[in-house]
Amino acid sequence: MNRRNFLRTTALTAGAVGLGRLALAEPKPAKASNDKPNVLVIICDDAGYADFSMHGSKQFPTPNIDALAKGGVRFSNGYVSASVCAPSRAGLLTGRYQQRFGFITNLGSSSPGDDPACKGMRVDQVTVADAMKSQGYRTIALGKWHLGHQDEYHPCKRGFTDFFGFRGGGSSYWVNKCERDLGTIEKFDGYMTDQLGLEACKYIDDCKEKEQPFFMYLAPNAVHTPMHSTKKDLAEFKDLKGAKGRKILGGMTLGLDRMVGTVMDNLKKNGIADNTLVVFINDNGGTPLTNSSCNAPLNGMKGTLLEGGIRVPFAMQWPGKIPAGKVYDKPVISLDIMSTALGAAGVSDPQKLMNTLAVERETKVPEIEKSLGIQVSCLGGGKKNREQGFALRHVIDSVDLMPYVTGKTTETPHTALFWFRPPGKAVRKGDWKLVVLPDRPPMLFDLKTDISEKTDLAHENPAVVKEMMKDLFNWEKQTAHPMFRTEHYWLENNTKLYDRTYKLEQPQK
Ligand SMILES: [Ca+2]
Repeated sequence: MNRRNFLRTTALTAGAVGLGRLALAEPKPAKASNDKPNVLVIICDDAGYADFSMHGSKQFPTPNIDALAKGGVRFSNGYVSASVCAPSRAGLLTGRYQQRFGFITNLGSSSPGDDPACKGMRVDQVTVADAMKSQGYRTIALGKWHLGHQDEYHPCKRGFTDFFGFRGGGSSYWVNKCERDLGTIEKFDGYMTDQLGLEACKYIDDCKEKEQPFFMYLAPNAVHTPMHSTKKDLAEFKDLKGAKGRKILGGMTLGLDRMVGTVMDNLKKNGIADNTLVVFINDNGGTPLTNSSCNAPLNGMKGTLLEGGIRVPFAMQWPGKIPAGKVYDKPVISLDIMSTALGAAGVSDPQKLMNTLAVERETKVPEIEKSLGIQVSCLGGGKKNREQGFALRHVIDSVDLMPYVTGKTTETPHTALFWFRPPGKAVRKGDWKLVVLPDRPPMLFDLKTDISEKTDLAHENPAVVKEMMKDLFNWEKQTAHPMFRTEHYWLENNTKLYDRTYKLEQPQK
């Protein structure tokens, strides 16, 4: 039985068990414990794969992010589950391929037939924040949300005890205001990236004082457009060769790195750096067309399923637990953050916990949907359908990475990874990567010899193509009806992105 089928079978069984529990007991939050490790997830936005000194950037020094990676493990084949912002975040926060709950693309403007009230992370879904909260954690989301505008999709209704940020997908860096918790607009002076770092420090100080373990999801909009840098940061790049946008990006990246340094220093100041698992990741590939980023040596960009759209900077530090200076080469994915965080919190069976929480969540769904004026969750049906439906709605794809990065196991975390966002689909299995687009035959790349995906080997390997098409179909069968669609403009635009030429070498200083 392969891992996917195993997971599915386990989930079906666990789902049945979970349903049985409904009549017995509600899950009780575990008692908070002072020695539980904190978990800090830093997710930046639209950064280029090449634009970090840990990936060889000669133009942009990122010493604080590099130090985070050097203090633990850097994933050389680290992926996100989507090539654009919102679905990537939906996957990370639920530990499941977001297509399993119909979150296939960004929350764009409405097309005829769309219901704006459906635009968000489907309300039956349980998040990593829900799960960490159930283990006695204080849970904090900072910065960009992008998982629904309406109150029912708000972070404070999706497992986070605290929020400071903005609901949408982008923000000016000089907007000087954010939403505090649900509905309070708070003003501040200064640059968004720095402000989010300060807020993170305040929360860390407060948790330390109250002796609360925390799960923090720190999501700066840096380095997404608009291109806003502080003047001081921009001045550092005045002699940089290239377009003005590249200089501003340098300033924005410096701001991002400073924020990471500020937060890491604060953990040290509070004496909790050794008791904090820190993850750094970027939500999707860089977008040279808008923020002048560079994904070299990866081909493609944000919006494509070439490596430049989905392979991202990804590092994890936990002093004393993860050996420092390690590079882990097997494919891992942002979905794994959830089980890794839960494992750190002492949860040995994340699926079981998620099932228990899902049973509780589903009792609230009819009321939440009523308040949104929608009915999208299929909670009815006969016993068998109910159990299968439950498993499909709540199976997780997340793997605790700790045994892999510590060498406790030498197995492969995932036999295959999948992507789907119209117009593209892709699967990676071993070194093979298959990319399927509607307007051309499937393309097959060998990532071991061709990281830049320049040579299509599909014609020479029909059996591999056939097998991977089948894998893709078997995976697709488990996905749900989309909650919203990709607009025609993006279908057209994103298909054209595959035919562009991208810079495949690091820009020189
Ligand atoms: Ca993004």
